[in-house]
Amino acid sequence: MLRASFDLEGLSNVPLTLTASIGIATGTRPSATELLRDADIALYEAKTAGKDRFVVFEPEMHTVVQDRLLLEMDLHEALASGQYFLAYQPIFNLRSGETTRVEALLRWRHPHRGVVQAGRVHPLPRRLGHDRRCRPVGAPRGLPSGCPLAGGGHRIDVSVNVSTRQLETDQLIEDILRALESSGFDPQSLIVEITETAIMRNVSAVVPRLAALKATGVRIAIDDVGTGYSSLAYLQRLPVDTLKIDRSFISTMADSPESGALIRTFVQLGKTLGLETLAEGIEESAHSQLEREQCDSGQGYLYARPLEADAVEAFLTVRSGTDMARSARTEILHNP
Ligand code: G
Ligand code: MN
Repeated sequence: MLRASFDLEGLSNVPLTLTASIGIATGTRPSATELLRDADIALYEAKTAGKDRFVVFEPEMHTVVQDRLLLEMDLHEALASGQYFLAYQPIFNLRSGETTRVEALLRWRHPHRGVVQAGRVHPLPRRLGHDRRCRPVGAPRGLPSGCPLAGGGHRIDVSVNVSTRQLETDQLIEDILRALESSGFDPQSLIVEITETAIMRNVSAVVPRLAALKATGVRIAIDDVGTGYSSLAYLQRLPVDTLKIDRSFISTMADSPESGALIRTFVQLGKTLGLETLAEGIEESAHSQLEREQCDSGQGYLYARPLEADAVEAFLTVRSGTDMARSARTEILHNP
């Protein structure tokens, strides 16, 4: 019912669309308040799952919500006392084996839980409007700022992630320009990753913003390609450089002909549009298959996990030459 667009008087050529999130709880509770609370928890689930849907309450949702609330309380402390740090995951050229880039990933060193994974930490800061994934633009500590070089003199690029919320305003461009200026980082060496879902949510507003972003000299990658609704017509219009094929296809490619076929399609699409293709989340030796498809770049635990600044520096120094990188890759392949 709600999905159909509304025509407002005087604005008949601008149809208005609405979405609704619904939480449903049924059954017996000691009081109406408790039944409403459970419906509220289900509503919260519906919203975090992407809105525009209904969710029926399940008892397990209690613990999930409680856990999230506890983490959320700790988050304010984390922001205040600097428990955040960046980890850097190396990205490779699949043909030469050379490390071409690192992806900067925000991590949270929780006082009791240890390092909290990105998957857990990111939805929280995003929702609270505190997403700082893009804030600390810069090369790993120790790499000369402004001219990021790994040992041996080859250039290392850094990619950062921006959230859906950051993409909603032009503040993003200002933030990136300011970060580039204060760090002296070469815009050519910065790749901004934006998820397909974030882009497709409001393409008409996003296209000019991406163009402005591109004009700063940075490169743009579409993250999690294949997980959101995307249209080929739009892809052609987007000023992007890289298609980052989602981990879900890579992890299933060995067993699923469908995943294999989709990867092939994305890689071909990248070639047709002149875009780099990057396979993320490579955990098993899917390498030869990806090489056969002529996918350009790869990233995943098979090659390297996200590393702290000191460790990534050491990693880059050791793997500075192409031949070195080849042998290191073989080593890692044999000792994953
Ligand atoms: O899609 P996005 O750029 O957000 O992905 C980055 C996340 O993926 C990081 O949190 C990183 O730790 C994780 N990641 C990187 N490589 C692998 C991998 O091989 N396997 C899994 N499961 N996660 C990975
Ligand atoms: Mn990413």
